[in-house]
Amino acid sequence: MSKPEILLAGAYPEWDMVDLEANYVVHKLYEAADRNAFVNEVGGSIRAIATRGELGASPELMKSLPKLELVSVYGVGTDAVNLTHARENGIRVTNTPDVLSDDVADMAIGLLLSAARQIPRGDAIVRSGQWGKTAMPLVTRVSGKRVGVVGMGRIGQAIARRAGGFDCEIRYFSRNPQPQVAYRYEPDLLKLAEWAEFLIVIVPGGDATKNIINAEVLKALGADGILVNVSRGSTVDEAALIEALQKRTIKAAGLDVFYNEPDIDQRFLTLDNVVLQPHHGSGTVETRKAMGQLVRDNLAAHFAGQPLPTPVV
Ligand code: 8YV
Repeated sequence: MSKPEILLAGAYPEWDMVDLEANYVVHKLYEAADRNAFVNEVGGSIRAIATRGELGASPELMKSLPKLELVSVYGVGTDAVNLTHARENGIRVTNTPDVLSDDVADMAIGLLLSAARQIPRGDAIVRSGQWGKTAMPLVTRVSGKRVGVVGMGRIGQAIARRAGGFDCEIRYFSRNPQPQVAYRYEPDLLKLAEWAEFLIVIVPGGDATKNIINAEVLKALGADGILVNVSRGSTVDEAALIEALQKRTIKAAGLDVFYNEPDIDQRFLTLDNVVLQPHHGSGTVETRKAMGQLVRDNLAAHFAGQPLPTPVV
């Protein structure tokens, strides 16, 4: 039997490629100099897209693949996949939930600690030989503080558990209260920001959450407040955030995600009160292996006519 043909929207680790290339004819969209020409050439035989959270699959791409049956996302976020188009056209969509929750939560806490304790600044002082010459400023304690978690899904819960380990008080905002968690629900995001000393954002991206962290929310967080974003760049009004950081109307931020990755707003690079990461919340060997396995399991189940392990649509 001939191998099904799949389109790879972005690079996968080598360990996934070995398996993918053994089982499928893999067309690498990200290596094409002219992507439209490439899709015109191979699109007619593509039955699945393997993509990544931040890359997704646009309606234009899906429309140009007449035999498309499945979009398998290497990531939990499906905001970059047009789910309406998928539903209307009988295209299945899968993601990689659960396996990455702990790592993304670890990154959120890491960014909070880095921003509050100014770990990168301390590192720079030691490396540059300035220890003993330049005073390391006194920084902000994390333990025991008030943490507002924006989004109480699986990753939000993992973040809250960790913050609880630092004896922090936790309240959360989300679309609906989550009866399975003991933390206090705050239906008003502005009130949560006013109350919180640290605000950690982990809502899904997409139209419903676009810029929910706006100038007003940042003002409510206040001059001693720290913002951490491990969700999507789209959830934070970046212009408002940069202004708040420049004018120090919030104290600091820790960011793993941005509007325009990887070509982020260059003003971030000039600020000493923000810690930046290259969208690497799930980027551990352990988790990426589990994510790759799930992508491959979903593809294999689909082509074997079996139920999909982690369907979204
Ligand atoms: C990944 C993500 O960094 O899970 C998501 O939605 O964005 C991340 O886990 C990404 O999908 C890997 O490219």
